[in-house]
Amino acid sequence: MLYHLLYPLKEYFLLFNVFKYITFRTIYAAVTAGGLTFFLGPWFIRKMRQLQMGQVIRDDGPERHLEKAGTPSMGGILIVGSIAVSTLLWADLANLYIWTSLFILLAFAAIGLYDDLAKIRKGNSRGLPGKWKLFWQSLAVAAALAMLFWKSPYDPTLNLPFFKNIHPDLGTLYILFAVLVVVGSSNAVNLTDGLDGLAIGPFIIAASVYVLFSYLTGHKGLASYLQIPYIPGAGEIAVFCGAMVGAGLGFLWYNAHPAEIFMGDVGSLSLGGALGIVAVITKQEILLALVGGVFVAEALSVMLQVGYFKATGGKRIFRMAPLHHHFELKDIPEPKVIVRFWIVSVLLGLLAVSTLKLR
Ligand code: 57M
Repeated sequence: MLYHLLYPLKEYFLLFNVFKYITFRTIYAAVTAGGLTFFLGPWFIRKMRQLQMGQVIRDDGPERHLEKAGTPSMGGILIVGSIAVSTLLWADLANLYIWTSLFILLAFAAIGLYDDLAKIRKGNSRGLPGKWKLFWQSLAVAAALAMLFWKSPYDPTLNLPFFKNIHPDLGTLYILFAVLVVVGSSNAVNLTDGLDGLAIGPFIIAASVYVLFSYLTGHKGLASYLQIPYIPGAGEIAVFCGAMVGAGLGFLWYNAHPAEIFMGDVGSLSLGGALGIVAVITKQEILLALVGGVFVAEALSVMLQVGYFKATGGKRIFRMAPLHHHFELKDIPEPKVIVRFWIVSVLLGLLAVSTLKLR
């Protein structure tokens, strides 16, 4: 909005020319979203306490979690609200990619919110049944893809990190693949969100990497120099990613161990979905598996554990899945598990950035 209101004023004050630059608007989108979550955080936490929106804790998990009972949840409302307000302020609102990303963020937040409220209403950890969650998520992604590909044809080829000359062509199956990327990313972040700061840390790092990739993808000269796809208009997604980084940092202030608030499904589903749609828009879908390697590892640990458990009639690979429970049950202190997962995320993020040159 500020872009539309203030950039034309450059005719009178040259200073307003600065609103043209994606880099400038990305930084201020991050600062705005960070400021919003940071300053509204204490009020929001109080409000959630008053409304008794506290977390219901499962009694079959690691014992340490029982003392977290009653921690206010649904911090995702604050994160998503801050991202949306900041993006609306700083992005070019004539850009279709911005609206598609906001749509996925808000649609997935609505699904998560319904789930969170159902859990609180029922007083247990069973919210919206899994298959319904998947159905609504897939429907939202299908709508987003229709928005994206209504007028312009989609590119069914994939870009592989480290291999610049290999571009598998999925044909029409690409649509199914794109749905899988967004829904899979959403659920993987959700599975990771089980220790203080465990999901938001790697999320901030992944969103930062996509700030860079979306900026480069929208820049004709840099994209051709780096031999990545050039997608006109995709650079604006950097502003959205910047808002995600800022809101994530502001939330981490309160979610850092010992957490004063959890993000809830309203946060984890929407943030994961948003990362997924950004990966689809920038044509860096496979890169997401590398950038979000921690999320992938958590999701894989669940698949392996459940598969093995069923196949062997009750035997386990990990002490408990998702993976973070395994380390907790090995008596590694929670902050140590969290920080180690962050370290792995930073390294994976750097590896992802290195693919710009190593190809
Ligand atoms: C949600 N949610 C946390 C909080 C957060 C298929 C199955 C493996 C699914 C999995 C599952 O349900 N995972 C998704 C994980 C919960 O956090 C809430 O949920 C939101 C995110 N959706 O924002 O609102 C708890 O996590 C802790 N937490 C923190 N700090 C945070 O910042 O400490 C969360 C955020 C919170 C809090 O304690 O209450 C969760 O873990 O419930 N299921 C499981 O994870 C279960 N695993 C399992 O059953 N494994 C089996 C195999 C055979 C399937 C096995 O390995 O034996 C375990 N989950 C729990 N207890 N809690 C089982 C035991």
